[in-house]
Amino acid sequence: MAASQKVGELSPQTVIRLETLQNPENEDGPPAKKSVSHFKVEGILRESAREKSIFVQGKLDEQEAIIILEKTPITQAVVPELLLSTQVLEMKNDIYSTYHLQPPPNLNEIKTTVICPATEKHFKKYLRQEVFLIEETEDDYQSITRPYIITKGLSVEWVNNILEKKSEADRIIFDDPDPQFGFILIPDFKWDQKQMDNLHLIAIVYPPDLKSLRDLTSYHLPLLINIREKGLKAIAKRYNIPASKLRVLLHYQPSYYHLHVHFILLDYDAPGCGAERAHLLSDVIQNLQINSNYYRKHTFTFPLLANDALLSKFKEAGRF
Ligand code: GTA
Repeated sequence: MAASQKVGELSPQTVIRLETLQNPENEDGPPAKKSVSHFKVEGILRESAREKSIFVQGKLDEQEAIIILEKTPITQAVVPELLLSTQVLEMKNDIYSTYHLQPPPNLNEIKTTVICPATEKHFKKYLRQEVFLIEETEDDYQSITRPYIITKGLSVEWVNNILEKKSEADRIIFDDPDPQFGFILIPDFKWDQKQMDNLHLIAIVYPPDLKSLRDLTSYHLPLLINIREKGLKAIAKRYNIPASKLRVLLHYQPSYYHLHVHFILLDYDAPGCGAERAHLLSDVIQNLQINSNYYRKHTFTFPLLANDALLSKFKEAGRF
């Protein structure tokens, strides 16, 4: 399927671009592309008028699937063309009036993310639900969290595909191939790269044994400093955005347990930037400089969704 195609069933004027589609039958090759027009809607996991997005559950060629549809931000560059669109006056009152613009397809794109085959964990992750704060001591990590993420964590096959250049190789912004201190900098799949307003990249580390912030000691300082320096430099060079406009952070808990660092535009209020989940890379570096075992010993506070299996493990252990 071409990168862009018309999908009549969803909206006659919508141009849909497939981001990523994992294909378990083709593990060595690049992800296969299937047509989203075959998607059968079964239910809505979540919708947000504020974020102008909807998370849809259904079947794609008989496989469980999730499709995320998101309206993309309007940039200054497209405003003149947008205002030439067909317009329908909705109402006029004194100095106030509202219109419906009907823009041409190129100005009416919907960013579409497909997860197929989607697992139970994906459905739980995207379903709107209550959130609770958990406190995780060093002992809790060893006895509850670590066993859970080793056996039940979300697959990081997509990460391996990036590191092995089997997927998204043409999207790599920067590659430092050092096996100990190296990383790949790549656009996050939530960012369509069409506008800078929601710039979001991730640095994925080459060392395979680092699951999260919990595993870091002062031994990893050269890796972290390398990511900060070279990552910021690469973003400044490619996008002309200085370090002072970027939020560089790690999540705890992350969704995917292969260490990665987020680079997010400061002005963009991205999900996961709150104090309960985000740890600035600069703070992480300083904490490790002061105390090599800081993150091994630290009691982390983080949010978990009501139906997250990890929350059940904390309940079973009498820790929640
Ligand atoms: N380049 O194949 C991929 C890929 N995958 C599978 C995930 N990512 C990928 N990037 C590339 N290729 O930012 C990205 C994710 C995420 C990062 C992992 O890797 O987009 P994390 O482990 O710290 O976990 O980061 P995080 O931030 O929780 O992950 P995620 O998946 O973004 O979930 C956070 C919440 O964001 C979700 O629960 C959801 O509610 C919300 N969200 C809002 N909009 C979207 C959207 N369009 N797509 C996904 N999630 C969204």
